[in-house]
Amino acid sequence: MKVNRRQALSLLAACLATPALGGSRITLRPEEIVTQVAGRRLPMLGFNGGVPGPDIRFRQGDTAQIRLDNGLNDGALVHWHGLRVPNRMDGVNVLTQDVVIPGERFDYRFDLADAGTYWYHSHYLSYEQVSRGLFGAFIVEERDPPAVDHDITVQLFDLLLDADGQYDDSFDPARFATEGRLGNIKTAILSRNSVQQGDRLRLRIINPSIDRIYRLSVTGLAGKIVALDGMPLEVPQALAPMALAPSQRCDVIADVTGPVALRDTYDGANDLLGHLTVTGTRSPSTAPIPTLPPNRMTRPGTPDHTTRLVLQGGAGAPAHRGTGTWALNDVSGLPSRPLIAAKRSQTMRIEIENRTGFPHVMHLHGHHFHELDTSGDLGPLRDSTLLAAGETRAITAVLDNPGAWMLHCHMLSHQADGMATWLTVS
Ligand SMILES: [Cu+2]
Repeated sequence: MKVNRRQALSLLAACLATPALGGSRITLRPEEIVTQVAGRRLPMLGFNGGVPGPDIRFRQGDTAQIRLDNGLNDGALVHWHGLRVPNRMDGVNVLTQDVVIPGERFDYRFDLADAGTYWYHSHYLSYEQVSRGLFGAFIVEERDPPAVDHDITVQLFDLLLDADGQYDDSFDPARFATEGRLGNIKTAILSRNSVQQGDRLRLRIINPSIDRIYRLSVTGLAGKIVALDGMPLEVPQALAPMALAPSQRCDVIADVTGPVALRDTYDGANDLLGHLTVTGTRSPSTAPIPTLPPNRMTRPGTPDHTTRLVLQGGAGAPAHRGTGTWALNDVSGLPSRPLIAAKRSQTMRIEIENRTGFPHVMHLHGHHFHELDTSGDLGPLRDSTLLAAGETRAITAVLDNPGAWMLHCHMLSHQADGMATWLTVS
């Protein structure tokens, strides 16, 4: 385990329920637990006793060896979101592996070619298991990481509680037809809770909520957004309010200028999610905010495969031919044939059209893709792209990772009720 002094101090200060994990071998054990979430003790599901599960930290170039030891009374699978792993390590029922039954184990092993902010979560009955707490941060540090005083994970999570203040386990299917299961409690779970004025921070912000989009507004920091969905931006962006749909991430490097507050301002809200207490002052760094080194990617050229993906269904939308509430190209759930069957290293371009009355966030496994802007220029690399109601966006990628890969809405209530397809690379 590679914990430097700065991180060791940060772990002590934050009194984490679940210490960070790293090193040559890790075990993740999902179990039924009772734990503190958003200031309440609740029966949840947790990896290694906590919600979220432990932060996992590796260095770029390491090989991750992670044993899933299923302590649930139900099936378990882990998906390594955003990491370009070999297909049989992707943790997807039907497409890549069998469900791990209670009491059984599965050993995941994959090389970490990309640095960045990723996360891990259940991919079995995920709308329920993730909402009950089966998720955590997965950090791959750069070989030569930028100098910061504190490297902090921030996980935006919401919880639906019933009238008695208990976890609402009704899973009302009516919610599947709209924006999904939105919690009535919102929180930001930080791996550290105090800093000094003048400190340089790296915030690794992750949205593991199953259906909720946040618009994160941060005060008390001056700096830049340096990565989206784990992938460094060629040109860091101004630190403005950021939309984070379920599964999306963003990395911020910034200096503390005052009390740090994280607020959700999505759709007219103005809700405090979390904060960092400022306990002292130090002289701030004079170094400019760095640009992170790029991960190795092949730039897409002229597409070999061009296709269209129409998002359909939900409340108020025209009928479709699928059997579920939601459909992609008139099919609900995985179709018998993949959307694209590509040869390795071919380029795909998918035009995604959202014909529904709700936003959706489409996630491709095993690859990152570029969003294309309206003039057709390559936008940032992402593994999940957010489409507003009625919006159309094209994405393009070189499909260089062999296997069968899911492409689905990461609003997990929508995925559970039809919004999933797949593609193959051979
Ligand atoms: Cu959706």
